[in-house]
Amino acid sequence: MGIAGRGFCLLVLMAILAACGAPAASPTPAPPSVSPTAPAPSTGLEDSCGDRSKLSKELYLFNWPDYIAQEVLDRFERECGVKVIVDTYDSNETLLAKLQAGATGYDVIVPSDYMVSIMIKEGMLAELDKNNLPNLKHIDPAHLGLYFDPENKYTVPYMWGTSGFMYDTAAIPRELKSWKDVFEPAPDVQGKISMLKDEREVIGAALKYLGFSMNTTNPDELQKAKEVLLRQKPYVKAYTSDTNRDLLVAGEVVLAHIWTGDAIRARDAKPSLKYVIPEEGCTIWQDNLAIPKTARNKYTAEVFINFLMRPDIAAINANTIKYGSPNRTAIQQRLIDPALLNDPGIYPPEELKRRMEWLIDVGEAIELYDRIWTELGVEQ
Ligand code: SPD
Repeated sequence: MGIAGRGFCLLVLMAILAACGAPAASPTPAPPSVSPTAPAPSTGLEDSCGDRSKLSKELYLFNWPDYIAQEVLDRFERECGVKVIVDTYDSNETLLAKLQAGATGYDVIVPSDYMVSIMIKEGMLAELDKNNLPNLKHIDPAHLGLYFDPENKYTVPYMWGTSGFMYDTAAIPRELKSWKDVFEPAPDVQGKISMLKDEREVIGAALKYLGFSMNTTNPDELQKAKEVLLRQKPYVKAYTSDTNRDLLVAGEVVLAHIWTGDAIRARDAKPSLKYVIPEEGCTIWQDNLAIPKTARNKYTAEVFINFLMRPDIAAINANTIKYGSPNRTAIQQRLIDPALLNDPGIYPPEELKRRMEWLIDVGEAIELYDRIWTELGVEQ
C-alpha cells in the first residue's frame, strides 16, 4: 500500500475510535507545505548533533528490550560524542511504576500510545522544543497528531506495529486464524503457548476474542475475559514479551502472542513460523520517544531524538529491529529494505487495519484490569 493509503488508513482508524467514544483525535496536521521549487527533504545529516558545546557526555535511554540497533547507538557516539546507556523495561506498566517510584536518571523513554496519555495526565513528560527537532519533517503526518498527543507537544513517533500471534506451520499442519486457536488450544498446542507479559495486551486479546472492545470498562465483560484467561492458563508455558522469539525458534513453544518486529525476526530465523492478525482483530499501537520531566540532559535528549528521525538512521533501525517505521523519507527513498516495506505483517493492508483497535487509557477501570492480572498470577 502506498504512503497515502496508509495515511488514509490511520485516519479511518482514528475516526472509528472517535465514533466508539474514545478520546477524539485532533485532525491530523497537514503535511508541511513544500513549494514546487523546494528541494526534496534532505537526509537531515546537517542537523545531527546540534550545538555540541551543550551536549552531555552520556545519555540515559529507558527502552523496551532489543528495540534499538546497536549500530545506531555506536553512530551517535561516533558522530556526536555522546555515549547512550540503555536500560530496559518489558511493559508500559513497569515503565510507569519505575518513574512513579522515583527513578530520575532517564533522559529518553519510549511509552506506547495509551501510556503517553497517562503520563501527560500525570504531568510526567517535558514539552519538546521543536526547534531542536528539525528532522520531524521526515515523519509521515499519518503518525503525528494521534489521539494521545494531538499536537505532538510531548512525543514523536518511534515505531509502530500490531499484536497478533505466530505459530509454527511445521508443528501445526493446519491454518490458524482466530484467537480461538489461542484461548481454546487444540491438544497439539496445549502447553506450548506463550503469551505477552503485558496486562493490557493479554486482557485485550481475550476481550477481542469475546467480541468486546479492548478498552472496555464494563465489569461483566472483564469478568468474562478473566474466565477465558484462567481457562487458558494451564496451557500457557510462559508469559513473556522478550523471550517469546527465542522460545518459538527453539521449538519450545509452537504458538506465541507476539509483537510484529519480534515475529518477523523469529520468522527470519525459522521460516516455518507464520504471523497472524486474528480475524477478530488485534491491537495496533505506536511507541513514542519522550523526555521525562526529571531528565537531567534535556537538550542532549532532543538531539538524540532528532538523530533517530534522520532518515538513514531510522532506516538502519527499522532494517534491524523490523518494526513499522513512521519515517516517510526513509520509506520514500527506499532506505528501508523493500522486502520489509512489502511485508503485510509489518505494514498491513487497509482491510486488516480496519479490524484493529488502539489501546486507550481506561481511567479508573484500570483497577479491574490490575485485579484480573493479579488473579492470573503472572510472575513479575
Ligand atoms: N521488542 C520490543 C518491542 C516493543 C513493543 N512495544 C509494544 C507495545 C504495545 N502495546
